[in-house]
Amino acid sequence: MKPPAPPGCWQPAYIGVGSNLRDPLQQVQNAFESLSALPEVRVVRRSRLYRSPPMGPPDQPDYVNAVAAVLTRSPARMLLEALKSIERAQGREAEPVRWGPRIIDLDLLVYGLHHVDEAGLTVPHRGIAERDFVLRPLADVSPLLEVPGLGRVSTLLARLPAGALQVIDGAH
Ligand code: A4P
Ligand code: MG
Repeated sequence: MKPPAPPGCWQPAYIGVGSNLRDPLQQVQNAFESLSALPEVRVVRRSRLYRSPPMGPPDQPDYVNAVAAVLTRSPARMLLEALKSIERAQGREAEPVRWGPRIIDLDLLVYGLHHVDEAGLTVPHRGIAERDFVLRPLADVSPLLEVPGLGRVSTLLARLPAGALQVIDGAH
């Protein structure tokens, strides 16, 4: 594991955004706005927005998924806490079932070159390599990104079978 970045050092990071309740498109856009308002975060790029069939229990609505590329000078743990407070502000409550429907989910996908494996924080986020709803938007913002320990985003994406993702809005 790499030592934590020195305080105040700007790191590139990638944040996965997902929603399938209460106007998911709007929820994702609200989350992007809230990320932009964080003092220790600069949003550099937003992916296109995608509609994706649920991973997990099938009796739930399709998701809207996207990724934000940011620069941040928050340590990873503090960034995670900021993501959770955005989730709470948008009304997210604990889901009764694993991978059940949610108003908003913000995942810290990648934080610089760091590997973190602590209670409550794993970076890179688990499952990146198997999820088209993560890799496709990640490829919009940074196709050449090397996900620590996993490889290049474009290579990981090329390994996945064609899925049912649909683009619903352009990148910014
Ligand atoms: N946690 C650990 N590492 C991280 C990290 N890097 N980023 C901990 C964010 N959280 C991290 O997360 C559960 C715990 O993971 C937290 O306490 C946090 O400290 P959560 O957001 O409360 O719950 P979750 O999202 O349901 O957990 P889980 O199992 O991580 O689910 P995923 O992997 O986020 O998947 N289908 C589609 N199509 N699109 C989706 O976006 N998302 C999920 C949830 C299921 N099906 C989906 C989608
Ligand atoms: Mg999550």
